Amino acid sequence: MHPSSSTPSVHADDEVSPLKAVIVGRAGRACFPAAPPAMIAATMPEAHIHRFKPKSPFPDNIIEKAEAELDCFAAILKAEGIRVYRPPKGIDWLAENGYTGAMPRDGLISVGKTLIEAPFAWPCRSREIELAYGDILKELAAEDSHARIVRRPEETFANTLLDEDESDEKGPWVINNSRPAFDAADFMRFGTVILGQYSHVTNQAGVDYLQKHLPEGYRVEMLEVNDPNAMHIDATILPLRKGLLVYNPKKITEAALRAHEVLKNWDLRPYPFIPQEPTEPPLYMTSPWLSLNALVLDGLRIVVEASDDITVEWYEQLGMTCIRCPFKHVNSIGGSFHCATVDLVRE
Ligand code: ABU
Repeated sequence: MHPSSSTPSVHADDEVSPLKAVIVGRAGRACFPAAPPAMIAATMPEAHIHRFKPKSPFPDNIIEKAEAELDCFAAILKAEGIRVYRPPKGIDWLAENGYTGAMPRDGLISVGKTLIEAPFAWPCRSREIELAYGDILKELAAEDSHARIVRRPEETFANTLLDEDESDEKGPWVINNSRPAFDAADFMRFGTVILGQYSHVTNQAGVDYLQKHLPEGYRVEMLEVNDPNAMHIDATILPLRKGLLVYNPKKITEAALRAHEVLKNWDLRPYPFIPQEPTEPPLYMTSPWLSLNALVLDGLRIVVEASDDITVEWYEQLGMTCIRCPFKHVNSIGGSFHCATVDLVRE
């Protein structure tokens, strides 16, 4: 089914308006990404750091189950009347020395009618968008002449980013500012304001690059986040609907959020539980705060991990209807529902 010529292929201004079109990732032959050791040490769970070597695939049974969970998630979204785009099956990330196609949120951000490809900091991710999403990006451009697709420039592939400065002046991040770098998952949309964080994968040049490619009238504002391991904002804040946002009180304060005019009058709720680390399957690449990495369908409904009873109960107390979907094996390879999607059109 193709949208009519009057239907946009890209048009999203926030995280909560009714979702009409979305990309859902596929794992493919997913591997532990072989980023430089200093980067892995700064961002990945200590217990699993030794696994992040070149040519180190995730266990087959985890990939198989993650793929089935992603298919189930896509089917749920389709049944809700949402148009779902998927990358090709079976991409061999082992042969590509890459990671996976399961986490498109890291590499793409839609702002208004513009879809921007992130200049990834990690060299092992440099072909991820081209290989998994290149055809979808062409399809989106062909479907809607108003869609503006901003591909990342070739020269950013060079790995000039590791900060080997030994002086006391060294900043908090593993990367320097020698070329633009950001992961799109370090940003969230709140109308014409995009809130973001600096991290081990997002530098000032990356923020400037993003700002330069935003549609006119949109601007980036940076949050003050307390997270020495920062990489992605989407387990730190979660807007549930306009005016209501959940946050991780271990990483950000209410005052830091309220300092931004766009959130000044919002109801800001700290997530009230300490998430437990699952034993099986292991969380190889994330903290256990993935309950905040949910996908809001329309400010009333939200997709949540099927077994996460405590979060379901709390989100329902906050007025949401939760749609449960099994996702533990996707969690294991690096993220949850927000990570595994790119919302293309929100009404
Ligand atoms: N991209 C998901 C980030 C999860 C975490 O904070 O560990």
